[in-house]
Amino acid sequence: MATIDVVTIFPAMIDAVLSEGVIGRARVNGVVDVKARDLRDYTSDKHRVVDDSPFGGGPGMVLKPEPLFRAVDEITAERGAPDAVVLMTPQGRALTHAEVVRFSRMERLVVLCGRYEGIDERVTEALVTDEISIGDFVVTGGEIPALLLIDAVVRLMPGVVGDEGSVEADSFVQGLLDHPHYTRPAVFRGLEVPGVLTSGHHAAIEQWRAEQRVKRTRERRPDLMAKVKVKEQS
Ligand code: JFH
Repeated sequence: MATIDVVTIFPAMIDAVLSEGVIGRARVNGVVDVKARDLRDYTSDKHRVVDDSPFGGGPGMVLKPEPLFRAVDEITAERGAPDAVVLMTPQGRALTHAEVVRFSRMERLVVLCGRYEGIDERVTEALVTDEISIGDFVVTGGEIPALLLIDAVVRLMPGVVGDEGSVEADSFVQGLLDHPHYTRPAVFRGLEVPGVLTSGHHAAIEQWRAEQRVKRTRERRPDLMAKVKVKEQS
C-alpha cells in the first residue's frame, strides 16, 4: 500500500478532509495509508514549542528545524526512506497534472506543511526533494495546499476513480476544458436544456460537446488552447 505522511501543527485539518468522499473510501479500501503527524509530538521541551523568531530580524515566526528533522527521521524509521519529501510553499514550482501523475506513482510520500512565515531553510536544504506551490496567491499555511496535492494524487492511484469518473477524460489530460452538463428536468423555471442533448442523436451530441469544449477553452483559457491540437480547427 502507498503511504502519505503529513507533518503539520493542525493534524485534525488533514484527517477531517481526507476522511470524506472518494479519498476517504480509497483509505478504507486500503489503496493508501495517509497519516497526519502532529509536529508538536516531535518537540523535546515541556511547552512543545515549534516556532521561533527569524535570525536577522523581521516580522513573524519561523518553524524550528529540530521537530521537522525528528519527524522525518521517525517517518523514515517506520516506513523506510521516502520517494519524495514535498514542501508546500509559495516559493515552489507550480503544481501541474504531470507532477500529480509523478507523485501518484510513488510508494512513500512525505508532505511538510509550514505555518507563520515559513520553515528554517536548513530543513529545505537537507530533507526536501520538491518545493511545490498551488498557485500565485498566498494562503495562511501549507495544510490546504497539502490537502489539494494529496486529493489530486490519490485520485490517480489505481482503483480510486472508476469508469464513471474516467481519469483519461480529465481536462488537463485532454488539454481542453469540459463541456457543459445538464440533467432533468428538461425545462427548469423556464430555463431549457439545449435541444441537441434531448434529441437522441449521439453523433450530433458528441459534435456539440466537442465544439463547446473548444469554445470554452478559447474564451476562458487561451493559454491552454495554444498548447492543444484541435481536430479540424480552421
Ligand atoms: C504558507 C505565508 C506569507 C510571505 C512573498 C510571498 C509569501 C508564508 C506556510 C502556497 C501557495 C502557500 C503557502 C504554503 C505554506 C505556507 C503563509 C504567508 C508569506 C512573501 C509566507 C506559511 C503559504 N501556493 N500559496 N500559499 N504560509 N510572502
